[in-house]
Amino acid sequence: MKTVFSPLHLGHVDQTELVAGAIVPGFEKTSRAEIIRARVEAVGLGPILPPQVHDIAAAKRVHRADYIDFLPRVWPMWQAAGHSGTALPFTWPVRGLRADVPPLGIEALLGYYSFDAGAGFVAGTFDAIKSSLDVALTAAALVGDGERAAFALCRPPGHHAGSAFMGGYCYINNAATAAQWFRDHGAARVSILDVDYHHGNGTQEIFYDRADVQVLNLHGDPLTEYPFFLGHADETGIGAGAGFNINYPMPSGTAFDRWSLALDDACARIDAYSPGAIVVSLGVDTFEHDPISHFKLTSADYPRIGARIARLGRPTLFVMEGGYAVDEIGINAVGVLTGFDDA
Ligand code: FKS
Ligand code: ZN
Repeated sequence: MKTVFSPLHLGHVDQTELVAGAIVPGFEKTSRAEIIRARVEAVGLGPILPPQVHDIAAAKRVHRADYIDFLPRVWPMWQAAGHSGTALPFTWPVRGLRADVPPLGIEALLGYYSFDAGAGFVAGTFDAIKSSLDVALTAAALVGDGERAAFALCRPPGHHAGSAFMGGYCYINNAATAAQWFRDHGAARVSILDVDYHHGNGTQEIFYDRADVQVLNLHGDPLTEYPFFLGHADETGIGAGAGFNINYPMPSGTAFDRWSLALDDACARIDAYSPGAIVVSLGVDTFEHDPISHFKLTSADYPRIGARIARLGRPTLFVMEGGYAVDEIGINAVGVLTGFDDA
């Protein structure tokens, strides 16, 4: 399987986040992607290709144009306001406030376009966001050109980013943009299978009223797990999209025996939907030793995930999302891919 990777992710570095009332170094760090890339090389998964630069207009197929246009302006505006460090919001337009009038200043705009304080900007963040999008679209095009599968080694991740908001380490929804790319290049239907520990709230929001993109999410129960405010089992889609959003919330402590039953059910739903392409939002924060998550998958389980997805027998794009047990992130993420290739 071919991998697409860009070193421009390295510019998104030393950003901070808010955890338990303290500003701390971000869990979403550069070493994550570097270790996965090294593992791809070590096991000889296949060639590692640089991305082709795409028009950012592709992202506007799933995101609001004003949101995408805001992203390159964040760091210059933050600097012009006399700030340094990490650009982060502190006020959000929740219930009872106006979410329909964009404010003027950078602090307020960050809140307007965010759902949490988990998507900070430093000087190189926008170039990393754009490179991550380019990685996803380049890998999608490989699959579109006939590869059985491809691996988009995206960083930063994307599945929490919605049509007009960032959050949870995510800015542009790489998986959603790639799914739309498949739709725009001949696939009548696309399935997005999100196996990251955290519910892909952004992906769900983007496609919630659509029947042409089926979204399936396996994740920690939002009653106790981030992102808390979406991902319940009764969220099944709306309007034309009714029945095409499928959530599998699972409790803390879930191990592969139970998790794989949800995966089997999701795969049966994908089979019935008969998509022209599958986009896998690949997070490995389901790992038993992940520092911020609470499932109990082992390294031996990841190849079995890949093998199960391979049995679907459809063109498949893997898009990297989360995973914070950095020492094992390469073994686990690439384990899914070798499991797919070997099936
Ligand atoms: C630590 C709290 C951390 C934020 C979790 C974000 C998860 C991001 C992710 C992605 F795939 F997007 F990277 N809260 N105590 O893993 O879903
Ligand atoms: Zn996650």
